[in-house]
Amino acid sequence: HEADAYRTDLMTITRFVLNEQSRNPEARGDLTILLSHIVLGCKFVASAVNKAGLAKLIGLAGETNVQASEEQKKLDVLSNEVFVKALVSSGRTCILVSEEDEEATFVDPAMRGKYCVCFDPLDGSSNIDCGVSIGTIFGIYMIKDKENATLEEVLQPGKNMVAAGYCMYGSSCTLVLSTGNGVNGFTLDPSLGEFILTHPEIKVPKKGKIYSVNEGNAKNWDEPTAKYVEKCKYPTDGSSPKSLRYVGSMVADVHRTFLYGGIFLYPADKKSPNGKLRVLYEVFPMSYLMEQAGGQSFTGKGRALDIVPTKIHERSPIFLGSYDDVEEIKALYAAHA
Ligand code: AHM
Ligand code: MG
Repeated sequence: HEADAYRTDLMTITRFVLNEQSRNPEARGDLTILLSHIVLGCKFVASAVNKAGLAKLIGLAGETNVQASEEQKKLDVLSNEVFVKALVSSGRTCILVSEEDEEATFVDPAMRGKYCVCFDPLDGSSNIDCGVSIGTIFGIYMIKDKENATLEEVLQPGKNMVAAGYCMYGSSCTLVLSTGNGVNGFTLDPSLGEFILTHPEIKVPKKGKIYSVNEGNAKNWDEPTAKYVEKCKYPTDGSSPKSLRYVGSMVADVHRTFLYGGIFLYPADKKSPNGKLRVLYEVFPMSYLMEQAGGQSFTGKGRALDIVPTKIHERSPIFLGSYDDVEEIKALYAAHA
């Protein structure tokens, strides 16, 4: 038994993805290259987020004082620019859909590759200025025909995604990824500048003790959602009440759900009949990861990954988390229908 002060066999995210892809005889390393460009974007944002409070003093991008005339770019705008440039320059993308951009970006034909990436470069905007966890979310589709690519390529059900992930900028910086073969988590070692495998084969607990929802919207909820939350607080089956945790950053709330179990809800309400969260870059990637980790994701009507989006910024209600907890809410909606 050796108690080494240093671990010497580091599984970096690039090494991990290369290993995974090499099991597929047809893989040519394109997904590995694409992911390494996404990882670069995440590292940039991680570093910018850490300095966000200092931005007025030193500027987000550099260590020196910015020119007085040069207006500071907001963190979400800056993050979007970094991701778009990293994705285009990977030479592996064809269509990009970002929460920050009204229209999809069609990559110049000379730089095109076979993947489409839908992403929210910096989610949880209300938490930026107070230093609470925020994140990046992404989902990846493979394209059929890169020469004649149309928007249809990204208006596909989430179950057709080939990979999805998120990066959480929290008390540590964690990147959680699935390429369709389970879910793995990597933590950024700031001294190495590398994401190291720290959470192999994440499985969401079958049942949890936490529910996560913005209860301020309760007066506008529909009956099944209201009943479910009531049951969390006043269980009728002799079990203990659940705890409430709500950060207000989807990435943080879902990350906790992966590790501790429970359920995250952003339901429909009378004011927002489709909820708040966006299908392509919030609902789909998180649902893909949740199913890969053994949990479920439900819209109030059906499986979230079965949605066929009709526009790129479409929204959907979402209930996702531990298998048994989502079963309960499904039963309430089924009884209500
Ligand atoms: P944003 O894209 O403006 O950051 O909004 C998305 C965020 C999610 O991260 C989070 O789950 C949700 O909005 C919280 O919304 P609310 O403040 O309505 O509870
Ligand atoms: Mg968002």
